[in-house]
Amino acid sequence: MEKILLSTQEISDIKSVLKRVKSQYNSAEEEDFLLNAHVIAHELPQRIRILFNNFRLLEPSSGICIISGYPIADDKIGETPSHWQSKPEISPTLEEEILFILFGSLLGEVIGWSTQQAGHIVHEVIPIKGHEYEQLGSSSEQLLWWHNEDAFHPYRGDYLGMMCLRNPDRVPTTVASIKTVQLESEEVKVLFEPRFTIRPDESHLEKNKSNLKIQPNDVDHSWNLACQGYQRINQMNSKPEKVSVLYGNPQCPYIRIDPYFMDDLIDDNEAQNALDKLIKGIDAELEDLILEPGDFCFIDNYKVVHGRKPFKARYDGKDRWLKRIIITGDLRKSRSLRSTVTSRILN
Ligand SMILES: O=C(O)CCC(=O)C(=O)O
Ligand SMILES: [Fe+2]
Repeated sequence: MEKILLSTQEISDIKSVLKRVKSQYNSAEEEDFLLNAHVIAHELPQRIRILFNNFRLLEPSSGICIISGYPIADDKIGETPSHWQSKPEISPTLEEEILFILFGSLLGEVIGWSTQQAGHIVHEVIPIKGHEYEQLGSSSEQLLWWHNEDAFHPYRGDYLGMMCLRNPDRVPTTVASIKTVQLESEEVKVLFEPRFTIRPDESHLEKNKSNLKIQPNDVDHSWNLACQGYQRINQMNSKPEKVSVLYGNPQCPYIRIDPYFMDDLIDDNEAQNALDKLIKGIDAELEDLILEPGDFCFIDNYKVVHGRKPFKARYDGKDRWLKRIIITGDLRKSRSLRSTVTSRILN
């Protein structure tokens, strides 16, 4: 795992950048901020820029990089929200969200989905009352099965970022890298073939949409486009295309998998056996990763799967609280699903 513990000097340098940037924007999702984030990120300490540059270009086998030690003032960030819908006008975590996006911008461009968390780019990962046993990031009592983020979608992110604001019960995220899984070359060959289906996960389904964020001047968040998004998702759910589970270089493959949302291959024993072996191999390699307040964790979504262990939510305003962003290395590939060149929302 690539890890940096911020020094006092680095924290102070970061804070002075944030102080200026925070005064210019009311939200970390503002179009103008997202347009400039990559340039602003070059004001961050060099050690951080080198970390992300190497993570992006050298693709270390751990597939995880963590920047830790950023001070989170527990009294300043307010209570853990009870739902992602209830966003205040100006977030008490604006500063942290800006930093999170600046870090992410060193890996690529942040994106969001019209079908997920009402088209927000910075997602809340919090336990929600009533979701305890769902297969959602907002569940708690239920094991969140390991997965690649948005595995069902051809434009899924290259990276996933998780920023920890609170984790009082030290609930583990789970992670495993494909690199450590042993497979026979015949199994690799089968897994490289389009013989598998992955349906959209629950977080994209219409039943979980809640109230959409509607901004009259922003076509991206209009009902119309969101409805188109749900139509596409419904189609991907009822008629999923066959895809390969491994891709890239067979010596060192990338992975696309979400076992909970994959169908049994009743007519294809060979593919089912190869998939079972891969799932078993990943299960055996799965490790706990306990994120602590002030940790910014970035996961290579092409190489590492992640999930979360079950836990008991408190619902007392002090629950586990992560924020999540999705980052693409190639914004242009999703242009057909984005209404304008600067839009980051995929419909
Ligand atoms: O809560 C976690 O640690 C992981 C949640 C997750 O998989 C996600 O939000 O994508
Ligand atoms: Fe996830």
